Amino acid sequence: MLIKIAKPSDLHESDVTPESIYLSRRRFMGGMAGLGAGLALSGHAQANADYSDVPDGDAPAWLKEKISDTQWRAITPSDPDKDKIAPFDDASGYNNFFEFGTDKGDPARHAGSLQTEPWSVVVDGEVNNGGRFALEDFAKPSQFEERIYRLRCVEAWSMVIPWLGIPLAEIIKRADPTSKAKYVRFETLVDPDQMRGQRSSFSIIDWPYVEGLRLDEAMHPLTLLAMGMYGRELPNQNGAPLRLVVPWKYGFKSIKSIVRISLVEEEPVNSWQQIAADEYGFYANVNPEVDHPRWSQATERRLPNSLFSPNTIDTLMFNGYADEVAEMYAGLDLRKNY
Ligand SMILES: Nc1nc2c(c(=O)[nH]1)N[C@H]1C(S)=C(S)[C@@H](COP(=O)(O)O)O[C@H]1N2
Ligand SMILES: [Mo]
Repeated sequence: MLIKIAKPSDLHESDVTPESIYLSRRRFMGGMAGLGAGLALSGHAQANADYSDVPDGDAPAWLKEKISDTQWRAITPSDPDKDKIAPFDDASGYNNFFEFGTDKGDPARHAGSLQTEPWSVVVDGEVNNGGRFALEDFAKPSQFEERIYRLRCVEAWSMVIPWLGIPLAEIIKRADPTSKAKYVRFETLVDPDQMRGQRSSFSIIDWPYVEGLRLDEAMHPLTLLAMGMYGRELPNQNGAPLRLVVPWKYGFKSIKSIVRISLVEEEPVNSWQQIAADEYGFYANVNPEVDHPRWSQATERRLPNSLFSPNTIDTLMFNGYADEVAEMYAGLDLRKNY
């Protein structure tokens, strides 16, 4: 079957109407049938997106309401053989979230202690319209969208995850950046009482976990601020209540449990770069041609897998989103700017 890829950057608000594409978690497949002209989607992704066996969370009422009002706007690359949505148990059970430990099972085991309500986000730096915002007020003016993205970890494993959230661009526009704003810097919560990984004196990370994007990357329509996944709120281990998702970059760029978003003049130093600048760079674009100093990036293990069926697949340039994002890097030496 030939899969057409909808280019989110080609989509405009007017292409989609809430009526034609309205969907809710339980009605997802029904909702998909009403897509307007100009939008292509994979029948496969459609068949995949059934969350009926995903456990309900206990999201606050305002978030449940936003989620039930989600619009489908952009389903991105889908190869019927490879891009199956990971089972919820894998996406919420095999995680990197060093604030809760370094084992893949630690976040699921220990992130329950994170208090995600109330939550506020500081928007500051080179903006005319900054401040501290309750998450609810931060989210409310925007329409929730579902995005099914590949997540490719720098450690060479990957999953396909359906996120719910709002384009980061909307938040940045609302903040009204000054002409000096060139980058966006993000910080995760610091609270050793709630985050046991921050109590360890052996931790290699100098908290807070920090990430950054160039302003054009942050404004790109694929860049999402996620508040949910699998038709429900984010499990704590996946970065509740607010995390970044930048699908064409290695997973470490997709910072979790964000409390601060700053528009800045200088390129931020992100946490992994600070630990090992020769291994992890600022850009961290998925690139099968530029190996990590200690392993190849040409292939990846697509989860779920097993010892007997490792499910190794080729890694794609920009994680399969080259049509969308490659032009942002025209003229940039991707070998130097890894
Ligand atoms: N604050 C914070 N954000 C983080 C991390 C982390 O350790 N701390 N790990 C990153 C890495 S390495 C990956 S691969 C993704 C994993 O996201 P997931 O657990 O939702 O799949 O989160 C990223 N965001
Ligand atoms: Mo990662």
